[in-house]
Amino acid sequence: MTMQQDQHIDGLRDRAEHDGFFLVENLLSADECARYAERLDEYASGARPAGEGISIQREPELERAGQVRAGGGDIRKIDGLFHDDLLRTLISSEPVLGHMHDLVGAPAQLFRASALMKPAAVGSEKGQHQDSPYWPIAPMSLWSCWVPFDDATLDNGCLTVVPGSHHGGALPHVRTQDDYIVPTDHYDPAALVPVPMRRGTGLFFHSLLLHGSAANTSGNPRRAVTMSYLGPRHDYTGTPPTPDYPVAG
Ligand SMILES: O=C(O)CCC(=O)C(=O)O
Repeated sequence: MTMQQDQHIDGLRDRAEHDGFFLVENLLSADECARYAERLDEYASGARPAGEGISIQREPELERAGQVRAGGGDIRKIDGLFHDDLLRTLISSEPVLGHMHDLVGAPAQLFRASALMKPAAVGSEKGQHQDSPYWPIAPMSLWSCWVPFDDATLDNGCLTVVPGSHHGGALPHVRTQDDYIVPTDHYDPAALVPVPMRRGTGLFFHSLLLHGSAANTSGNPRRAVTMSYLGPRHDYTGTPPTPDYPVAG
């Protein structure tokens, strides 16, 4: 490793500790983004059947209204991406795992890998939340890598974060009709920072970082994946039996 690379890694570590997130530009090439996005579209449109372990969620409001959009334009989320051969190469790729080993230790186990499709015009808001309060894993210090396959913009629902919020521990969450969020009396909405990103950029973030995303009001989809990892110092705290989290690499 060169001295420049060393300093770069040290800089990321400082940001991880201080802000609870950092960005890695060009984590994926434009070609890789296109190939992964195409695979997600195949599932969303039904062209590729979702095999065992993969599940697909429609936009809740459209679901309630009984509305269907052609070509998968009504799909909100695709879970279980470790069961897809192509997406598994991303989940286990060196650019992602190299950082994860630094952040959670090795071997890194995959907690979840999901696509957040945020379809054009109807992609719904994801309210401000922390991930750990959703998850039966202690300590609350998993890390995720979120990568958009389309440029993520203010119009199509880029992520918003509260830098440093991971230092404050778990905040109270409440259930809404379709979400599980932190009410605004537990954080300052003025502290929310939007994070527009070019496609293929990786946003690595701590599982106590307060984050969310606005609705997609643009005419194009904002397709992204989120991959979350636990390390050897983490334990399952849910109802037995302990799930078999795959070793990512
Ligand atoms: O993709 C989004 O809009 C939300 C992502 C998110 O909340 C997550 O990755 O934990």
